[in-house]
Amino acid sequence: MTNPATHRDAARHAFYERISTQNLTPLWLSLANLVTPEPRSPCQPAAWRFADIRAAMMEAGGLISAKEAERRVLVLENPGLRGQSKITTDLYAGVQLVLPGEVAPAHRHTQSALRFVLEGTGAHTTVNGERTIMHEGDFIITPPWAWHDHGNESPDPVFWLDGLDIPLVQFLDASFMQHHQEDEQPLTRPVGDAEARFGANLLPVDHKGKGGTSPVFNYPFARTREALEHMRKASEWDPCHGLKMRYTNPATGQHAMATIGTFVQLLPRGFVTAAYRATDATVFAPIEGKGRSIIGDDFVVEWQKRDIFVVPSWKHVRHEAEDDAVLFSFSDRPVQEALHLFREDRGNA
Ligand code: GTQ
Repeated sequence: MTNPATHRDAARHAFYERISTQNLTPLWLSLANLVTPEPRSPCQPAAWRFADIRAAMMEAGGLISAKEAERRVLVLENPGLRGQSKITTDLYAGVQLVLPGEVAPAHRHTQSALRFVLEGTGAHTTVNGERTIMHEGDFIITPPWAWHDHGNESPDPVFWLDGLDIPLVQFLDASFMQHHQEDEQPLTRPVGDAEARFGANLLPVDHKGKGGTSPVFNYPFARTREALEHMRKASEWDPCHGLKMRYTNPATGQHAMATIGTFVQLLPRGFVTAAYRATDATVFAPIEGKGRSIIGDDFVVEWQKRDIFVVPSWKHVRHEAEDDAVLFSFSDRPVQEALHLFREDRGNA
């Protein structure tokens, strides 16, 4: 006599095998992994020291030119997502190097890109016919489907952090890209045109804010830093964030980019933040000062200027600033807000 339970299991197993040939599968075996009580991500806390990335990039600089590579970038792969060019589940990050005299040739794609300048002054990127000069700490946007090429006429190498929505666009199967016929696109506007037109609390009288991407494509660090310095005098510190601002599209007040939220925060020397968690996995890039962040229960990052680290969805993070510190960060928050999925937990703070 076979045990009734064994008989039942065998019948179920045979059923699963049979329906599998029809591309059918039972939900009851996977429901608990699909619909979880809280976010459960393969994305892990992770950190990279700029000194290590820089050394590897200089080696890459001797192995391949920006022109041959098209983009000479080392991708920051989340250790829980290896082989997928992802720093979080839906965002990509890399560090790009342009050596003196090089050009990274013009192309365009439906993915949105941000550049956060880590080291070097005087390189440039051209976006839709307008060139902007890159300085350390500048946040620069390449909107979707905008022609862009990068160059470096300065005597020093330039390094920046690239943040793109590559995995999100891949998930949506919405990738298109084209190469320009010239390495460098023609310049059709003077340097500084977008900042004058859209970045001076003015808008062209008939400008329609269509949403999407900010018409300001360079948010210079000098202005950002000055704003933070002014605000600290009022000393309204958020227990979870210190003094944290978001970059905005001046025509709409919304996030500067449609798919990527971008932020900058000041943590004064000695400030310790209260534990905070949110559903938007976030990439942090300190640009001034040093300190440490504790992610989840026990992942401790000792960071300084130009290092990069990741806080996964719904993992607690606490920051401690040893010196006055400025942190740039980015996440998929605009997407989650648009879909009414964004949640945060400030503890009691
Ligand atoms: O500079 O256009 O890191 O197209 C990845 C893809 C940078 C760029 C990246 C890109 C670029």
